[in-house]
Amino acid sequence: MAVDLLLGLQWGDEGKGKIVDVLTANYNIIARFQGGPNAGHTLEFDGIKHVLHTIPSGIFHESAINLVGNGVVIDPVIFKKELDNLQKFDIDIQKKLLISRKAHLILPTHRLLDAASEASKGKAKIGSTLKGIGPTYMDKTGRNGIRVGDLELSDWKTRYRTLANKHEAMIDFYDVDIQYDLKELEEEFFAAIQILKNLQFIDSEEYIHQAEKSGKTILAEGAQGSLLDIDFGTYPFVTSSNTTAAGACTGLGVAPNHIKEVFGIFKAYTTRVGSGPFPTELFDEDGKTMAKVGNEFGATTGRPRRCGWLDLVALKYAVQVNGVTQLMMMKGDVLSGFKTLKVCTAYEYKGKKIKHLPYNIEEENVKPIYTEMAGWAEDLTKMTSADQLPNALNDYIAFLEKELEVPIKIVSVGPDRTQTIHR
Ligand code: 2SA
Ligand code: MG
Repeated sequence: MAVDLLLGLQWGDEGKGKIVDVLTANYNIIARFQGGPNAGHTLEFDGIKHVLHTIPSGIFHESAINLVGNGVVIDPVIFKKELDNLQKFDIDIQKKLLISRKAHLILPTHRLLDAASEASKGKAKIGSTLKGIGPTYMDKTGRNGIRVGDLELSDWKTRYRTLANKHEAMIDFYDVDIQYDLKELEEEFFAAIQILKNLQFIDSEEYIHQAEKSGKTILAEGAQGSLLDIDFGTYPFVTSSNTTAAGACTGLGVAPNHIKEVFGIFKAYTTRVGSGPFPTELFDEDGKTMAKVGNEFGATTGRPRRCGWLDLVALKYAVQVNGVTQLMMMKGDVLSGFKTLKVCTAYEYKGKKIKHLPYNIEEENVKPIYTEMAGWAEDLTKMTSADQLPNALNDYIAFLEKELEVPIKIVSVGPDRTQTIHR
C-alpha cells in the first residue's frame, strides 16, 4: 500500500502540472489534497497549453481517475469554467473526476471577504489571488463551512443564507470600498452548483483506502509551494493550507506510513508572486531576463512573478520538511546564456553566517551569501537525453545534489511534455 507525493518546494509555479502530466502514465489515480482555484497548473502537449485550477493534472490522460480531495476548497463557478474548457476534449468527466464530500465550498461572499481583507491591509496586503481561499479555510477551521456533501441535504440553502448574511455584515465591518451585486453573483453560483451536482461525490478517504488495498497506484498532487505553507512558509505571506507533505495525509486521509516517494519540484532559479520576503530576489537585468525568457506570469491572475537566484537555504529547508526522496529541476533552459550563475548557500543573519532558515527572513535581517558557478550557452530545449547536457549544467546539478543530499531525477528543458530528461 503506497501513495507517492508530488510537491512544489519554493513559492509555487515550480512546474508541478507538467510533471504530474509526465508521470500520470504510471498512476491509476491522481489526487489533489489542498488549495483550490488559487492554483494554476500549466500543461503543454501537442502544441497546446492548458491551465488547470482545481481539477487534477491527470485529467488529459486516458485511464487516470482524478480525485479532488477533502483538503481542497472548491469554487463551483470556477470549477464550471474549467469543465467548460474541457468540453472540446473527449473526456468522460462523470467517470474520470471524483469529488470528496468533505471538500469545502468557496461561496461568492468568501471572494468578497478576501477582497475586503486585502483592501483593508493596504500596503501590508498578502497579495492573495482574491479567489476567497483564506476566508474559506477560516470558515472550515471555524466550523462554519459548507461542504460538497451538504449539497445532498435538503437544508443546505438555509445554512448558505445564514453564512452569507454573516459574511455581508463582516464585509461592512471592514469598511472598505468594495462594489458588488450579490444577487448576480448568487445566480451564477447556484447555476454552477447544478453542474457540480452532475459529478460523482464520494467518501474519498474510503475510496483511497480501498484503491490502495486493491493495488492501485496513487499520486497526490500538491498546489502552491512549501514556502507558502500555513505553518512552515513565510507567514503571514502564505496561503491558508498545508502545502507540505503532511497536507496530503490530512487532505486525503492517507496515513503517513503509506507515503512512499516524495517528488520535490523546484525551478533552477526562484520566483514568487504576491507579497512577502524573498532574499535572493533580483531587481537588475538578470532578474528581468529570467522573467522574460521564463515567461514568468501568474497562471491564474496573470500577475508578473518576481525572480531571483536559486536559494539553497530555503530549498534545503523544504526538502527536510517534506522528506523529499527525488528532486526534479525545472526550467534549466531559462538559465542558458548567463555567463555566471549564483546560488545562495548561506545567509548573513545578525552578523553571523547561518545555513538554516531563521524565524524571520525579512530582507533587512537576512543577506544571501552566494557561490558563483560558470553558466552554459547551449540551448537545452531540443535535448532529449542526459548525455547531451552541457558540462557546466552537469556541474550545477552535481553541486545541488551534494548540498541537498537528494538525487535530481528529472531535468526539464522546456514546457512541453516531451522536453523532459530522465537521469
Ligand atoms: P491565496 O490566494 O490566499 O492562496 O494567496 C496567498 C499567497 O499565496 C500565493 N499563491 C500563489 N503563488 C504562486 N502561484 C500560485 N498560483 C497561481 C499560479 C498564482 C497566480 O499558478 O501562477 O496566477 O497569480 C499561488 N496561489 C497562491 C499568493 O500569491 C499569495 O502570496
Ligand atoms: Mg502555478
